[in-house]
Amino acid sequence: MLPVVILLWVIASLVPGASAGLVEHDFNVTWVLHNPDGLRLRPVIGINDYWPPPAIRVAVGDRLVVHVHNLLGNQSTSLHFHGLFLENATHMDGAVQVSQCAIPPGSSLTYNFTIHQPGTYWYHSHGSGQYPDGLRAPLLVHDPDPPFAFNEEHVISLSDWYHDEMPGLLAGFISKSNPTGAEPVPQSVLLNDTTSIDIPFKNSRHKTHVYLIHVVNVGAFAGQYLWFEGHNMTVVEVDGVYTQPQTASMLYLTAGQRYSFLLTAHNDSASAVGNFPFVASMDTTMFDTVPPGLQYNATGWLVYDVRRPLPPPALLASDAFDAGSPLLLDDAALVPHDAIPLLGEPDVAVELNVNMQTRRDGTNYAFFNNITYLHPVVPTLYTVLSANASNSGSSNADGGPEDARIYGTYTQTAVIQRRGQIVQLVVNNLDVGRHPFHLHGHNFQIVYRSAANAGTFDPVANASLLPAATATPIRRDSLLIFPNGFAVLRFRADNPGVWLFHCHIEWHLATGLVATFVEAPVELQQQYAPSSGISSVPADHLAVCAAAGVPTAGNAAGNTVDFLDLHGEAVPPAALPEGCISGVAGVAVVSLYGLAGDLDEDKQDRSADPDGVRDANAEPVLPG
Ligand SMILES: *[C@@H]1O[C@H](CO)[C@@H](O)[C@H](O)[C@H]1NC(C)=O
Ligand SMILES: *[C@@H]1O[C@H](CO)[C@@H](O)[C@H](O)[C@H]1NC(C)=O
Ligand SMILES: *[C@@H]1O[C@H](CO)[C@@H](O)[C@H](O)[C@H]1NC(C)=O
Ligand SMILES: *[C@@H]1O[C@H](CO)[C@@H](O)[C@H](O)[C@H]1NC(C)=O
Ligand SMILES: *[C@@H]1O[C@H](CO)[C@@H](O)[C@H](O)[C@H]1NC(C)=O
Ligand SMILES: *[C@@H]1O[C@H](CO)[C@@H](O)[C@H](O)[C@H]1NC(C)=O
Ligand SMILES: *[C@@H]1O[C@H](CO)[C@@H](O)[C@H](O)[C@H]1NC(C)=O
Ligand SMILES: *[C@@H]1O[C@H](CO)[C@@H](O)[C@H](O)[C@H]1NC(C)=O
Ligand SMILES: *[C@@H]1O[C@H](CO)[C@@H](O)[C@H](O)[C@H]1NC(C)=O
Ligand SMILES: *[C@@H]1O[C@H](CO)[C@@H](O)[C@H](O)[C@H]1NC(C)=O
Ligand SMILES: *[C@@H]1O[C@H](CO)[C@@H](O)[C@H](O)[C@H]1NC(C)=O
Ligand SMILES: [Cu+2]
Repeated sequence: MLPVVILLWVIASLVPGASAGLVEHDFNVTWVLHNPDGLRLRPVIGINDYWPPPAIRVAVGDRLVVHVHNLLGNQSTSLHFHGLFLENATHMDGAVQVSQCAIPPGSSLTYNFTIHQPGTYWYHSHGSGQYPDGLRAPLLVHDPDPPFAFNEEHVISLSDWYHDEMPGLLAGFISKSNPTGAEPVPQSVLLNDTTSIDIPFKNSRHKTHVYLIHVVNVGAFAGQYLWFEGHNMTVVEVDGVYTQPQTASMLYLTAGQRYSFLLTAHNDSASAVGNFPFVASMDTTMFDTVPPGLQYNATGWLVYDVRRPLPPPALLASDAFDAGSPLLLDDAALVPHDAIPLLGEPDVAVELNVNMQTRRDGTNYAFFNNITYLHPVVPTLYTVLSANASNSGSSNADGGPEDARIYGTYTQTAVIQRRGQIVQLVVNNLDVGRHPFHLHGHNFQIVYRSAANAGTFDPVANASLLPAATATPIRRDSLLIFPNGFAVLRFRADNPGVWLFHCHIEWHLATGLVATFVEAPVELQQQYAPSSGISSVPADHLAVCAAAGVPTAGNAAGNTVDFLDLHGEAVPPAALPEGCISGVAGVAVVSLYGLAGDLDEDKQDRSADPDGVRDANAEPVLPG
């Protein structure tokens, strides 16, 4: 299988003007024993009895088909293609209980979509906190005509690594014995899923060799610093967006982020040059405790001459890692190569306030606007597609696909009514930790990102911050927000679908730091109508739901008759202690020039309804 795939890709990328290709993979998802850090042999989740899972390589315009066969025997799975927009194919986004059902053991599901974006992406499981057990790998989209020149390319993944399996770690994390919500600290840092790698570097006095390096943080938790001795990086891509070339000495990648950069080889003789270390270093400020002896640095080498020694890296002063360190690239200051200007005044404003709280039962959860996300009974996409649109567009859209209430009390759903609306998303991090947020289906402009401890963003009092922002803000799909700081983001709702916005720390995803965007739901219904010929939910997607016993129609509670009746939806564990959280607030969608005003009022009214916490002892359905 694999050689054919590579051949197709090579042919597609060598023949000028070749028509878009097909890249097809058969992925048996299987348990494999592996010992990536040399310290602990453990079961990991691999593909076709091999770990790490293969990097997927496609070219712009290709169709990617991945047949996933879940042979784990004891866990469900899914694949999310992080950073890909999946236009006309939101059902291929892989988020469990959002755009599909989990694939139960013994079942298969095919992902099948075309790719129009060049650059560096990755794929990973998107359910049950599973990917840190191994089901994650880079995905590279080859561009036959990139806006920079190079001679060779390499991909490197960075990752934190745990010796224990996620189900047990999650149970310990979300337990009353861990009331502060201290995240499990990884045992190791991996460089390309091992402890060290050599990258052979050529040099010649007659020709300059330029290397394009793609790097992806496929980790669960820790941000990673990356630097090379003796070579500056020239950043040319961030999360699939080409940048104006920007020199950098050190990068920081949160879980989920990617960069591509050029490294220019020295051109004196190899023996004169020697070899150069490079270091990936986990951001230990994210750890509640740093266990003695934790090896949080991994070193690799640019090897010009195999006969010469591999020198150890020089130690950097600890202030090298400070947020304002001159060594560290500020990603918000990058400029997109396409110079797309700042989007205009928003049509819709969404504000999400982040905090962490200990609940009455002693467990610690994460909240947007005082709500912790819980999976709906029906995947949100299927709620959109089964809601009655007859009344849509009127002020009386009750229970229709544009009515945010049908998506549930705990899915944190913001409905963007129409294609083309400009959304301004303000995220206030009220927590003392760093959080990397990721948006599915889009990238967003970083209109403004504050430093740590800047407080919250007040759209009126702080309005003057925005015009001061760059006229051509960088776009990316995953962004670090500093402790007690905020970010103002904008995107155009040009991709009807159901798209999550969540923290990419797997611990925080599992404890509810998740919101849902339902984008242009009426158009989405039309797109998926059998007569449209544009999109359809394939039979195998519905079959995995049947196999898993998950309904595929109805509101968030599975009610197919009255979409406003949410009895039976998943509800959180016991309410918070007195004084912590009173009324449930939820996501407030302020439609500035749009239609949604009525819905917001309804939502506020219902929020005060004590019914929302009636089944306080029901088992929560955790996302992740
Ligand atoms: C996947 O597993 C099936 C059943 O064991 C086997 O027949 C098939 O060859 C495997 N496919 C790959 C690509 O390894
Ligand atoms: C890193 O691992 C990927 C497989 O995921 C492999 O294709 C690549 O060659 C490795 N990179 C280096 C520099 O060894
Ligand atoms: C599933 O099986 C694997 C491999 O035997 C084992 O390591 C793992 O603990 C099991 N997981 C669950 C949730 O049962
Ligand atoms: C999505 O479908 C519409 C309608 O067929 C088509 O015009 C558009 O080009 C499609 N978008 C992509 C990215 O394929
Ligand atoms: C993938 O989708 C295309 C377009 O809908 C379809 O023609 C093709 O048969 C599909 N391939 C598989 C393997 O499902
Ligand atoms: C060798 O490198 C130097 C310094 O980067 C550069 O000025 C010079 O043009 C290079 N020579 C060749 C032949 O590439
Ligand atoms: C890297 O950039 C810094 C700052 O511009 C410069 O001082 C240094 O000489 C450069 N290093 C190399 C190896 O080019
Ligand atoms: C990791 O590297 C940093 C930067 O050089 C250094 O300050 C730190 O002491 C190193 N830590 C370990 C455990 O090697
Ligand atoms: C949808 O709503 C319209 C208007 O209220 C109603 O006439 C129609 O019967 C409903 N359709 C379904 C399938 O519930
Ligand atoms: C936002 O406005 C408030 C009130 O004027 C002010 O205290 C705060 O410093 C401003 N924030 C920033 C980041 O400028
Ligand atoms: C969320 O709870 C905090 C107290 O924990 C409260 O101050 C705040 O007003 C609540 N927010 C909303 C939007 O209800
Ligand atoms: Cu987080």
